[in-house]
Amino acid sequence: TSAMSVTIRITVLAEKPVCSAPDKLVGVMKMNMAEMIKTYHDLNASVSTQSTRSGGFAFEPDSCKPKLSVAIIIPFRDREDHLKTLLGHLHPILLRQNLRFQVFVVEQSGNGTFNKGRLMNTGFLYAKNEAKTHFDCYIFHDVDMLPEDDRNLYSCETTTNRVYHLSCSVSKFNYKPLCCGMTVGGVLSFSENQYIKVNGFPNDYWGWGGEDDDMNSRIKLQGLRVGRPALGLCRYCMIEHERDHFNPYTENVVNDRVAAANQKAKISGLNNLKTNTTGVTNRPLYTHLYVDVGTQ
Ligand code: UDH
Repeated sequence: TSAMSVTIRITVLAEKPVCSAPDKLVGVMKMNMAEMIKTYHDLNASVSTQSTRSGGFAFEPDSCKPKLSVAIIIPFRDREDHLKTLLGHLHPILLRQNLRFQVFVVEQSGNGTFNKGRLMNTGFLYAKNEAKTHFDCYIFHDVDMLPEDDRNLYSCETTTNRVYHLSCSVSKFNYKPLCCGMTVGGVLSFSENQYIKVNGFPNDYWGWGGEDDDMNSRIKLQGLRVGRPALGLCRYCMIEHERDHFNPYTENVVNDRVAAANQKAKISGLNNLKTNTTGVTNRPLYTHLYVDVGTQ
């Protein structure tokens, strides 16, 4: 008989310190989309060594415990390249910002007309009720919007009445300030209570346009205000693209509907959402929801 040697390994799980203000931000970034896609592929292949997974499928920096947890909700269909570009760019930024974060890509199934509002609401309810992490902030993020300055923090205000329009200066509009009663489209940040208070996005805008203007009215109706980062910080590069096949422009309908937004806020939104999430997959960099939004 040979002597049995038993090695007992004791792993000491050292408590990480609470994160302080981010000190590795770089400010204005180079916008090289080929690099972003390459970063996406690199991260996708090696993600477990890049950062620590905390409870569920959220990420956080290796060195400290974040003060804020953020859910990023991306409405999606048929924009693979945009998604890879955005994730390759955004993932390192969110780590540098010392956040705990989880990205939810909410994909509409089938070829029916796109309904962004229903996807946003479905993503919110999933992140709030089903994900393993508690989120302080919910950031609704078009897939084609690339932040140009990492000092534009992906956070929210949990104790004030201010929601944040993070994308207030966009390449498509020559970086003209998007301000004051204009759109809140692109990238918009809420605390959980704020999003519930506005009853989420409307469910009954099909095709392109309108849901963001309706959201703007909802925010005002609830006495919330729209905060915007300093103009230099909120610059976004919008990836150029043509209109999608199943997302037609619906301007005529929009004008009537915006006028009625105040009444509608109570009856169309989180409180009457009827969608069917037919698949949930945790992929290396994001959680994918496949959603039947119903028909028009
Ligand atoms: N989205 C998809 N797939 C679709 C439609 C929309 O993923 O088929 C999502 C995506 O997150 C996108 C967001 O919904 O960023 C908003 O839709 P959009 O990108 O079509 O809206 P945007 O204002 O573009 O960015 C307007 C069309 C510009 C056409 C210009 C033609 N020269």
